[in-house]
Amino acid sequence: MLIYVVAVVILATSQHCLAGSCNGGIAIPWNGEIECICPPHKQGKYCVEDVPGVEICNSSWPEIQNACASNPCYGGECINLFGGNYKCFCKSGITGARCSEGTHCFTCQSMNRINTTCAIFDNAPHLRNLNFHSAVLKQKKSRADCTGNWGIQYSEGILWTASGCRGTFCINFNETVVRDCNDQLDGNVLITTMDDTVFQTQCLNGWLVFAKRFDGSVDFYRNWEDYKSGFGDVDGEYFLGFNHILSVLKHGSYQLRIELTTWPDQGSVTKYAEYSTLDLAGESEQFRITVSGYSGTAGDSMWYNNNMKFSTRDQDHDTRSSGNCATQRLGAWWHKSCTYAHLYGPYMSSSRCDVRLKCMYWHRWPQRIGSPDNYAYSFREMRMMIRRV
Ligand SMILES: [Ca+2]
Repeated sequence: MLIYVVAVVILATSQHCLAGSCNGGIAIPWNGEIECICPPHKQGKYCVEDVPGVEICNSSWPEIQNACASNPCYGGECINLFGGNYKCFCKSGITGARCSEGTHCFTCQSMNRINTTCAIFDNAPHLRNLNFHSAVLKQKKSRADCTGNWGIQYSEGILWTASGCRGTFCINFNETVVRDCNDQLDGNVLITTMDDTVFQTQCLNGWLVFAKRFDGSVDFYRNWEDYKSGFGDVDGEYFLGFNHILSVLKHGSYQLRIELTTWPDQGSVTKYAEYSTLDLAGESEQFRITVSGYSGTAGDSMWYNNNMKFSTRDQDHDTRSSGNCATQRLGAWWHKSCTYAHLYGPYMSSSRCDVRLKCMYWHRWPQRIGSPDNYAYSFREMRMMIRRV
């Protein structure tokens, strides 16, 4: 029997495989037909049946090709599998098919009164080519206050700490450069756009959230520069900034989704308005918005604002000759003369607008929920998001 196996192995390595005929196994011409040598986890004449309870295990199989030769596993251990495949066994705390996602922690300490720098990758050179997306101080080991008193220069592979700070620092990394949220389900991500703009934002079900309000903690009555560069915090309320939004939009065609949630007096329901195309012009055209292809449940309140430029309290680009809509309504927006949607208007602590038209309203909600009209109903939550199509 052993001799037979050895003979087959020699045959297998010396013959070219006939791909496809053995379901990943090795096909060998034999007595005018094809004999299949199945991988350890498959059986049957054409290797289509699973072998119960058997995992792929290289140690019982010849190395037809050395798939590990290219060192595909970063810091993990590579095992050759049948058929030119490999499997990575990752170090503790590292995951991913190529051990490319995880956390690398190291100690950096400044003993006396001088600042110090530490090499990030000294003990993990394989991580140099991965995408690092955040760094944290895991544990402080000295009385000196390290918090905020350290920084990282990733391109040079160093971390610096201020005098007296000793601590354990951790770097999170992965292999993928994230361009938008299309491949991300939920959570905060670091976006790196094709023009090398890097910023953090939040993803929700594959949508990139560029504006979010839910408690009024961030003031949205701001000037042009703030809307250009962004404000707030991705863990709270924020506006991502037109510069960031535009750098994402360069990646392709995007659709727009707006979600609105009522207060309990209207059942705390969430409805949405989607626009199948979104075009946002650059600053030279005052971030003019163009949308089309409405669908949804919240009503189309953007119809009136379509093709309008953005106005802020300090820049009037609306079509109203008498004054600035943004100051009259206390909110930046793509005002015409003025607007059916006002999601950057003043946040109310209840559904009732202190002053009609000066709150976070959406006029075309399918039911009348405000009194006397929907210009007097201020929503509890809103989100504005984009997704590549
Ligand atoms: Ca005006």
